[in-house]
Amino acid sequence: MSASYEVKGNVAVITLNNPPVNGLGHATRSGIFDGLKKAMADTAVKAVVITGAGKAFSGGADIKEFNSPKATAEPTLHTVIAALEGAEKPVVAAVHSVAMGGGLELALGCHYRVASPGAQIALPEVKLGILPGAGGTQRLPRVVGVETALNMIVSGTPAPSEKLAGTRLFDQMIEGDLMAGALAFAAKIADTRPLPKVRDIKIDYPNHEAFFQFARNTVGAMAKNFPAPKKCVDCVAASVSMKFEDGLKFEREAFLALVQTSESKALRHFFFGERAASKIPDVPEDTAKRPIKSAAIIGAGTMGGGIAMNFANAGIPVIVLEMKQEALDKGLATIRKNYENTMKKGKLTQQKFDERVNLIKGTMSYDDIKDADIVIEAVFEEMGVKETVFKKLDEVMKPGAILASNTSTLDLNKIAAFTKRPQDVIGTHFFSPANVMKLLEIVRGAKTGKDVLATTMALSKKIKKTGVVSGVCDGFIGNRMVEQYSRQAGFLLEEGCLSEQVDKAIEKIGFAMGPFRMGDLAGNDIGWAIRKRRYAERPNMKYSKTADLLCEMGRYGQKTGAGWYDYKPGDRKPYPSQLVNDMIVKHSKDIGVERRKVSDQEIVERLVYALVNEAAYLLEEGIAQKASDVDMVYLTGYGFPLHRGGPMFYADTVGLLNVVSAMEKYARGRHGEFWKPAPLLAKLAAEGKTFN
Ligand code: T1G
Repeated sequence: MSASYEVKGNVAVITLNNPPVNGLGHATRSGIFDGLKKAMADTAVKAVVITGAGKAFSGGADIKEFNSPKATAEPTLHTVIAALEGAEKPVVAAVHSVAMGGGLELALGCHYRVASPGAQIALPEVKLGILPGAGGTQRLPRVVGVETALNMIVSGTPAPSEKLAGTRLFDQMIEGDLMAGALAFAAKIADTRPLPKVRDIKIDYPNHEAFFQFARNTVGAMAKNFPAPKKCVDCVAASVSMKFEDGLKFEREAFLALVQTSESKALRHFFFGERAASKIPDVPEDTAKRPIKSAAIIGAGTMGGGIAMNFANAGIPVIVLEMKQEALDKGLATIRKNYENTMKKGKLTQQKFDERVNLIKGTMSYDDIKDADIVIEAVFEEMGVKETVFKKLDEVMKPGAILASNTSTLDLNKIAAFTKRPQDVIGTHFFSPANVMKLLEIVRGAKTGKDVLATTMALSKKIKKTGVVSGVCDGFIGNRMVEQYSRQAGFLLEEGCLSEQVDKAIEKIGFAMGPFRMGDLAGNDIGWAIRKRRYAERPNMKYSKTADLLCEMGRYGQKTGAGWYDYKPGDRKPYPSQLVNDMIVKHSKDIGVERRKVSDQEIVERLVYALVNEAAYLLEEGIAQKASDVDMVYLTGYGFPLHRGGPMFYADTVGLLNVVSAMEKYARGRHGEFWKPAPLLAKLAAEGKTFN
């Protein structure tokens, strides 16, 4: 049973025990319910304390049970909470560490609540595309007030228990031994009657219609792709305008509607996918990790500076090495400027600013970095430069230091071979801006040690990145897929689209930015350099020449004031360019392609299925470990819309058979050879299966 029962004196103690976070799965709910029945039947018991073992009071309902019969099997969470609230003996919740979602709702059903300071208190359901479904939207406003409750429920952000100490949520804060404090509290109130119930607290909130209308407008603007936040507002509004039971019913209906939505399924996929990405099949969780107490970065450019900030933000001292004083000074000044801008926005205190700036030092001497636990090179993307750097690192770095490369496409095994310690070499591919983008592709070389892999994965969590392991291939996971995405974008231009139509079509399904706006932002010359390499390496890989023609016109993007779009000085807004559109139309004529009307659906299918098909090859080749890893790469590094769950989740939602039949249609068009479904995709489709 995932809840234990014991009697201490004349107080029954029910302890949730369902590691790791005391999720309120069916077995745990049954344990609580049975324990309560025992306590009520035992005449020696005068009060009940309920608490959680381990590192949480409770992290809420067991999300893994959702959309399964267990989720609605009695005793449901509603039934358990009603039993707690209806008990004829006082029930005290002893809250510590984490009380979230259904865990907090359970505590709200108790007559009293005591808590340790520092506990994370939250109703984070909105982050899963749902809302508190066991009375949280009706009870929380009654104990912390409407506005605080609304903010907590719509944001899902945890508040520390001590911040809510002055409210009716907690009857007492307990320093030190929580259980001893809770038992003493229970003894004190054992005979107090009537038993206080949160549901009986009246809410008086004059002029609430105007307040909630304002809240709906604000939330609606923020969360246009997600239905849950607005429903949260409606439910909190119901706590004010409806009788308690009616409000509970309203909330239940809203919850049941949301839990079935594709947006919620996508968010739950993201929740588990992020965590699954940190598990490496052949690297046990208890693999010994090397301590990372200091870092060094080679290169103080945009990437090197951004990478250094990640370490400083995590409290790890970091030394940035440059070859020229001017470049070093410029790099350190840029880092300082970035922190100043964050502070100006009120997102960084002066104290944190000082701490972080002081954790970043500069040097031009390799001797100063030799004792760092990890060194990450972020120098020019050319194998000769990498060779020079890694030979030097191999010479100077202490034994056991991790030697990492930020390369975005080069062969990590070749880089490792420049050293005598290939087992210490790994790829840490950050995404620009490195201090902002969450994705970190952790590139595993053929000889990378398992402890180095485990250490780097743990480090990715420490610096708040989503670490995803990739094998070694040109472009790893993300860039190899985006190359096919870009190829299709170019072909679409030749066949009848203009850049604005392509961008708008893919942005309509939620992409942050279409391929051409993205090119103008990142710099069209980056893709140009890669294609030039491709033309030599893979002469039979066809590309549209439009992107090359654009670069030959010097139109690299925002950095040159013109790219696929025109830009006005100081204005990042893209304006369609007649010059570029004429170039595209002329090019179609030059290559003898008759332009045609292309539907938005075709644009979206060709761009997204290009990602999916290439990913299927990556999975077959073992470059990517699992489909959810590919989704994490695209959700955290390439602006794929979160409410669509990532390319593989999106393909599953569309249905792989439908994906394959669309591809068969495109296989009959230009450059159709690409559209031959990867064997894994064809197999899964034929078997009616999914990637995830
Ligand atoms: N259900 C199932 N598994 C969960 C879980 C949950 N609620 N919370 C965490 N896990 C797993 C997680 O997948 C991971 O598994 C392990 O626990 C450790 O998690 C009716 C319906 C609690 C702050 O949204 O925010 O209640 O990878 O790595 O960093 O209104 O987990 O080890 O196999 O995150 O210490 C609402 C979600 C549910 C809280 C702990 N509750 N969890 O953080 O550990 S819906 C939530 C978290 C609900 C009611 C509704 C965090 C944490 P594995 P972890 P952590």
